[in-house]
Amino acid sequence: MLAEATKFEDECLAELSRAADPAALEAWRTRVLGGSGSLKSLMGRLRDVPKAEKPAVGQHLNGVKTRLEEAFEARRAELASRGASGPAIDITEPGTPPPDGRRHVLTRTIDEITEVFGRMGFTVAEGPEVEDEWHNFTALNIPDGHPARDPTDNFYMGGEGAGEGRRLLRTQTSTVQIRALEKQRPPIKIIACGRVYRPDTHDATHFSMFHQVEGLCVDRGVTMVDLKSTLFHFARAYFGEEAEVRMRPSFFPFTEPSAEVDMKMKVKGEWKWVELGGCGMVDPNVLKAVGVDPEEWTGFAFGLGIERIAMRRYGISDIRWLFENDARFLRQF
Ligand code: 2U9
Repeated sequence: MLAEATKFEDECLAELSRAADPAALEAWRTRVLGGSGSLKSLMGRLRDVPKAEKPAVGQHLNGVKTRLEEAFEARRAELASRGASGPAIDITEPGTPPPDGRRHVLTRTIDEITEVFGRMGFTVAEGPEVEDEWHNFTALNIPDGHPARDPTDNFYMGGEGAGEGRRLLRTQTSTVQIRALEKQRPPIKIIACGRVYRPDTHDATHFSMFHQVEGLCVDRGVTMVDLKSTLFHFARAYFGEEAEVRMRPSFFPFTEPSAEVDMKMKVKGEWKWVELGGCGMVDPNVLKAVGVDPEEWTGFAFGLGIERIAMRRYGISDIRWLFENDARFLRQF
């Protein structure tokens, strides 16, 4: 019985040293020291020991009980001193790597489009999103009193503004093209991408902020043929070898002639005509506004809606999903 008691004590102490957290420690205490624990049942067997050996065995079993209780207290204090609510944390272990990020589907679309026009010799121009009336309207042949200037159609800032008029959030990236023409004499071949703002009511196809890519090419002898072939090669490079370009007569104050631009692109596996924007030959008044002689220089310009392209290309049916920052939506692209 003495040997059995010693073996029992050694096994319990070994298990105790493996109890790495309060839950495991409490389970050990219940299993060994509890009212119906293993120590209790061992001590209950004292009744079977011969009378003459009872005092020695009883004393030994009491010693085992005392040592197990002391060892339990010591282990509990040790875990408490570690402040460990659970297993000790090895702070030298490498952290869990953050999930890989990715570009927003619109950013990727802009980058892809920019890359295609870059291969055709267009350089990227940038400009401010807060503009003045001169760059956003006057220089683009949109005279005072034109309905496009209506406060219900624009985000005007407070105050009267200086010579260039009131300040507002730009309604198109053409302002960037104007600024480039002010800085650089023709020939010029640039694209401007970025946010534009219009106080539209939000619905599945309208949002008060959206993205445009606009192109401008001003040189000697530029014609509509150059415009159509530029858009054609963009469509082929971006939408694939069966892409087509179609122009429908239209009107914009800053181009003459003007046209709506449709491109044949694959939508859900089928090639379909999709209206993507507008284009035309830069109106002579616009060239004059920036001091370029329209008798010497001609140019073409186009504007494409980025959300329109991305939504058609990826089958996104609600423009608002692009701006709600829901990772479950964005990580699909
Ligand atoms: C200069 C002169 C002319 C840019 C152009 C369009 C036609 C056009 C829309 C397409 C979809 C805006 O995002 S959209 O709603 N744009 O239809 N834009 S021609 O014409 C210019 C630009 C700069 C100096």
